[in-house]
Amino acid sequence: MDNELVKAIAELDEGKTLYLVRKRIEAGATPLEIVEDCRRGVEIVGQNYSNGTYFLSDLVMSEEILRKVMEILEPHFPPIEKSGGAKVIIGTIEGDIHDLGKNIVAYMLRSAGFDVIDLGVDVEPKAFVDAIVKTGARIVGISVLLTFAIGAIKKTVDLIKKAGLRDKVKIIIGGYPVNEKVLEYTGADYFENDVMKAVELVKKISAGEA
Ligand code: B12
Repeated sequence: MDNELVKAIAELDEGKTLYLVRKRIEAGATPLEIVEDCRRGVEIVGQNYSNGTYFLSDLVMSEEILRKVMEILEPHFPPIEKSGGAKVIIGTIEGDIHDLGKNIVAYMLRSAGFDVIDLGVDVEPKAFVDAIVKTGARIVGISVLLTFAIGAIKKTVDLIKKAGLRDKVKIIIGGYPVNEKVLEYTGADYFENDVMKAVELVKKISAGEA
């Protein structure tokens, strides 16, 4: 059934996608398992866009379907705990407006009790530095989906260094193009694309274990 959902999204079949999502929820699947299948489905949409089979309007369509999926899933996500945990700054890097993945990470961190300061999308490097100074947060999450926006992450890390804050914060990057090489290039501390692993990582960092 997994593949059926991946396929329905890849084919931008909204009706079938929403039907399968409801069916899987009823069958006891967790919202994150469903999100992961959706992510795999839109990855194919992205590939089809890259190879010219799909157009920008199809990317927009995939966003609309994902939003509707999220509306179905929302009541099934774990509830937001009363905050009181460590502060975590999160944002999508300058030049990039993709936010569906970032929003899921922010939500899951909140539901784990962290105090998430979401700077939104297209966040300029200086805004991350200003937020660290203003909030005293010691963990920063940066989301990136566009390859050409990776440079702005490096700029952000450099600016954090320049402000004398580098050894005070741990920087985690996440998003479609991140990998070991991107981590090395940007100078961030960690990369993670699995939401639950990201939450575990943040827990470890805030407990001084990472
Ligand atoms: C939906 C979509 C859009 C939507 C975005 C809607 C929105 N509000 O986010 C719209 C239609 C607006 C869009 C626009 C564009 N897009 Co677009 N888009 C996508 C698509 C199909 C899906 C992205 C998505 O939402 N995935 C689902 C979420 C749940 O997954 P995720 O984002 O990867 O997040 C997960 C993890 O990565 C991780 N994560 C994410 N962030 C973070 C942060 C932290 C701290 C951590 C720990 C983890 C983490 O956790 C998430 C949960 O699993 C991707 C294809 C793909 N392969 O990703 C292309 C894709 C990203 N887009 C692409 C492009 C080219 C564009 C445009 C430039 C197109 C254009 N010509 O205008 C514009 C860019 C606009 C801009 N300046 O940003 C390319 C990028 C190629 C590249 N190498 O740079 C892709 C890869 C498609 C492709 N293969 O060509 N897009």
